[in-house]
Amino acid sequence: MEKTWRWFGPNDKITLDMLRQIGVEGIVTALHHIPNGEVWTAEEVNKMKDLIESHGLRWSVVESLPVCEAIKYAGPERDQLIENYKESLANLGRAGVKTVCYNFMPVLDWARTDLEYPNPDGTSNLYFNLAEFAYFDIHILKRPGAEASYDAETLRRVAEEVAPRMDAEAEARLVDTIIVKTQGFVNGNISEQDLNPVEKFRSLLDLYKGIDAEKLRENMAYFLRAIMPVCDEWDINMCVHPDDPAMQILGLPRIVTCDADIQAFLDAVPNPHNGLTFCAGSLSSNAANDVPALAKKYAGRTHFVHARICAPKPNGDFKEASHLDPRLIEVVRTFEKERPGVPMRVDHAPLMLGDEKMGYNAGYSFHGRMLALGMVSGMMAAIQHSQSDC
Ligand code: DNO
Repeated sequence: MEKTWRWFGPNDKITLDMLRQIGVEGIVTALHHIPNGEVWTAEEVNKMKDLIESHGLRWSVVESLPVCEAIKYAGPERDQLIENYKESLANLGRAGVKTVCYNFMPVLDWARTDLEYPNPDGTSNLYFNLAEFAYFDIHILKRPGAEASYDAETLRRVAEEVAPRMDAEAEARLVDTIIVKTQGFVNGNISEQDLNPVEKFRSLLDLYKGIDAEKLRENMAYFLRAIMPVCDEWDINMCVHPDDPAMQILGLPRIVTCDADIQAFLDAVPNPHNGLTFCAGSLSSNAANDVPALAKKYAGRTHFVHARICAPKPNGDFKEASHLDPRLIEVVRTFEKERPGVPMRVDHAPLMLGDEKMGYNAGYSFHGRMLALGMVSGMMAAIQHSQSDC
């Protein structure tokens, strides 16, 4: 696999020169300064490409070219937004940037309740506590009918374990984590400057009234069918990111969570340019998914790999597990053998050795990711070596 790294552009505290020193070959980035829905002009695309290349690296993957909510819920402006999307794709294709990651998750790009969950060794990780998330949904967001989305045991935990320790400060922290800190840097709907993020969030949820999974699937297929001719012309591989976590949340339809979902969107638009970002981490957040088996099944339609893995608990909580987890080794083995050149980046590594003081985007530490990249690079070398011995 090609060793890539998510870099957030010239304002990222981690520089391209630092990345060259740690074995990174390709850069994963986006034109974060362009608002969702606007065209990425050839000039802006080339500026970013030249900057990356001037540091001896290549722009391997776009993560993400955002799909606006109106495309997802089929608002009146969707056809114009799709035209803009096609223009951006063509400009990327002309510049030789041919792998484009996106997601089709309504409203929320990804969800965690704790960004610094302590590990016994002094490092910390991202964590998802289902009962805290349910508390946010029921008591802060006050979504009508929210209780019905949770089982009795989760509701018991909300009442007995979470509610008693929630005060105004803890609630504000939870809102900041779920709506702002995890979203601000990747989700163009939400900004760190929003004065009332909860209100903003409610109005985003309202956009999906009446949109169920079937409708969302139709809208995704509509979008993919419309852009495939441009992808064919420029040989661009689209790769949808699975829903994170890979389960239903906040009463929103979620359609990239499991084997059947993946098969459905691939079958809906059977074009090799319609593919998957194999985010082992997102898929493993749902204990029902056999992630190594999914990697084997979908290697041929995978255009980008996210190397991380979660440890789900029976109560629905999960934390990011070590990059040395045997399931991740199996995933790496599959892609190394079946898709040797596919871009891969490590993801959601721990905060360690001073990372916590640096203000990195949530999940995107330097030391933690560097260690994880070292681990995955070691696996890749071992796999390549044993292959050449056979
Ligand atoms: C979170 C990321 C996601 C991902 C997008 C892709 O850390 O994995 O934000 O980049 O969902 O569109």
